[in-house]
Amino acid sequence: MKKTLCLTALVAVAAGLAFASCQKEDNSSNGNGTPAPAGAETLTLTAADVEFTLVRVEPGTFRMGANEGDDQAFDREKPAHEVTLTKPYYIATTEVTQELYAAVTGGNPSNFMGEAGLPVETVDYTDAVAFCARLSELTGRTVTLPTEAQWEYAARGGHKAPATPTLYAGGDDLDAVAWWSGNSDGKTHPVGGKAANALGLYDMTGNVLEWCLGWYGTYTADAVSDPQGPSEGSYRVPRGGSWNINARFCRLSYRYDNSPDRGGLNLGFRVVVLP
Ligand SMILES: [Ca+2]
Repeated sequence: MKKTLCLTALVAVAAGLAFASCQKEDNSSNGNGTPAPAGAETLTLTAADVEFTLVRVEPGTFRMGANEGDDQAFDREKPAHEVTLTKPYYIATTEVTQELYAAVTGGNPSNFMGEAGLPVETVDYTDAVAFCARLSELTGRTVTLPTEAQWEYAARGGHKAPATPTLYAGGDDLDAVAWWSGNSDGKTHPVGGKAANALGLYDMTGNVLEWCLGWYGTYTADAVSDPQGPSEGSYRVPRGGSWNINARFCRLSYRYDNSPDRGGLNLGFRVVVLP
């Protein structure tokens, strides 16, 4: 993972501050040395000396849940229903890395270590929410987890989604877009190592599961706007499959329900920043 120091951070460090942030909007890089998609509007933030990049997702309407004719789908993915997201948001191009997590929290709970750019894991829901709150302080922006609807819309490609929905984020070829149980060699891998989806997002499918904001609830057929999930519940919602999960459970519409305090070694997250 590329680390950079921006001028603001240098000045702030010189002033004796432990953390600083800066931000810029450009089309130049996703933070991993891979060019961002042409025309993508990106936002690059820095916390301490670790840079990360987000892509702007425009408002839109999509079909959330299991695709018609998906014979692999479970009841929890149905019924597919129309969801409208009325506000734009920025979503990180990658899962939160161990470098960023350590810079923000001072710790790293991960099971897998030793390579640059590995996603943080063994993070429970409370850890992820606390990270977002701290990152909000450091960057001066509103940083949150994505709602489940924001996650799925972005995974499908958002306002750049292909006309035909894909099985996984970025395509139907799981090996091309994801680290999953069939190719991971039993471990996580540096973020951004597989093909991005139409928005320029990496590892939305696979590598680590990603905690979403809100409680787990069953779907209804009603069209909804900006769904936040139930007002109360017992389980949170990790999405996207992971390095130790088989193909059926890596399908884009599949949803887990996990206790908020259960942070397994396949559980990480990515952040959303509000404009
Ligand atoms: Ca993932």
